[in-house]
Amino acid sequence: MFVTSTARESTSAHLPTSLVMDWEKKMRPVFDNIDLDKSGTITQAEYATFLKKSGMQYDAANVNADMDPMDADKDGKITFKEFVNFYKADYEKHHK
Ligand SMILES: [Ca+2]
Repeated sequence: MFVTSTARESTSAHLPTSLVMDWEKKMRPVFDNIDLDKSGTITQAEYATFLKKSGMQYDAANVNADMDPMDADKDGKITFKEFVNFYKADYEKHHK
């Protein structure tokens, strides 16, 4: 399969480029599904709506507990980069 060589962020430098690209490709539709206004960030309100739509229990405490580990710079919003990095780190933690 043809893979375009693109300069990746330094935080991903230890991973093969193909894997990094797969993560972004895999997580993009998930992220877009939560990012209702397509602003490029997930807010607490959007995350709460996502949990509700998914039929999951949600309240302010749940939303905060879920979002806090993802929110690397603690600005209260999840960017796509934070989102991907969180799931990638979580996956690596469980597949060592
Ligand atoms: Ca953030």
